[in-house]
Amino acid sequence: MSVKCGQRLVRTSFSYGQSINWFPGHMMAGLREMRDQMRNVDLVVETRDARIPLSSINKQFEQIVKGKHRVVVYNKADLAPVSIQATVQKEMAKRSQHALFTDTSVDKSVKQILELAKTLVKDDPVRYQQLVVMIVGMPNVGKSTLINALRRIGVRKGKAASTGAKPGVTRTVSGKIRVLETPAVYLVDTPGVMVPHIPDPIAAIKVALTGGIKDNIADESVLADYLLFRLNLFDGVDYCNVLGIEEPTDDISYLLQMLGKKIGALRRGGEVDIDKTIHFFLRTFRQGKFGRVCLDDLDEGSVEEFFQRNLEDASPSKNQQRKAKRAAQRQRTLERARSRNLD
Ligand SMILES: Nc1nc2c(ncn2[C@@H]2O[C@H](COP(=O)(O)OP(=O)(O)OP(=O)(O)O)[C@@H](O)[C@H]2O)c(=O)[nH]1
Ligand SMILES: [Mg+2]
Repeated sequence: MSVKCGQRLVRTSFSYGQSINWFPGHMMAGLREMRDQMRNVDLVVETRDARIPLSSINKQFEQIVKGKHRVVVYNKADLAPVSIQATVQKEMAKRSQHALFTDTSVDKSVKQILELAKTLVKDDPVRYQQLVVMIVGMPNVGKSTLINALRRIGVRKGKAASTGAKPGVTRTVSGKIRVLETPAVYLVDTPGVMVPHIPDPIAAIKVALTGGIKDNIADESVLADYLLFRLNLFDGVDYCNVLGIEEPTDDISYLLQMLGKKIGALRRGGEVDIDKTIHFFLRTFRQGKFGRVCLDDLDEGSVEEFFQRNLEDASPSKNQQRKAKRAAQRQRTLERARSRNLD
């Protein structure tokens, strides 16, 4: 189906039925270690991506954080519209979750976490001689960068956690990292953990688009097509101007041809290098060059439906566990085959 948008016809729906799964061994091990260490943790910072406030929820954490103080931090707030913040906070409050928005490059936003830690200690100084905070979340949402920012602000010290633009940088649970002297507050970094089996393929595309799934696990031409589909529907996003192309289109092959020529991504003989062009297109989005966007629908009905469908029962059923195990096995076989091909 398509609608007229100015002079153009654009798609109003996008269908994709294939599941995208990425659950390498270090995630399972990390999850186990987080569970083991939880008894020493006073506060859990559950970090999500502000561009996908729903799709970046991992229900596996529900089990782990039970009975702990928890704050939900929507990081990369600089990449999402400011207008979603009140809506998300209201929807999370309905579910008894306190939500903050952060941009790790803005001290004021990161300080909110330190303030929260200080309040916990102030309210119960006998119980909290020191505060241990564990940061958990999906891969690449900015957990380690957030720890470094807290440390920079709290104790004026340099980087203590490794960070990187690709998912899967942190692979084990860290030791305690000091981020405040008085009161003594320590942060524990953890590996990003994916949902073993994302039931909704479109949600998986969103996670991959925002950098949560290792490249080459998802079909990048599908990611590019979905991105174009969304860019055409966003009000006020002038992707032609950003990409330096002449006219909008809803045809990904046509866009890649135009873009490839524009950026000079050409093979010998002058043919457009499609892979290179796709990488450029995805990178442009991930760097926020198309402006602030939110890929999840946040009207009350959609949020309600999401929670009912995905989070009613936090513990995975036997069937889901079997599915996750099979998906992980398939993925491992695929990765082994891929690396053999690369050798
Ligand atoms: N735009 C923007 N980028 C951010 C922000 N915070 C972190 N990043 C970037 O996001 C990428 C991932 O950061 P990491 O801190 O390594 O993410 P992580 O959650 O620790 O990732 P894993 O260890 O793989 O789970 C890096 O390129 C950071 O520079 C933010 O607030 N805004
Ligand atoms: Mg990390």
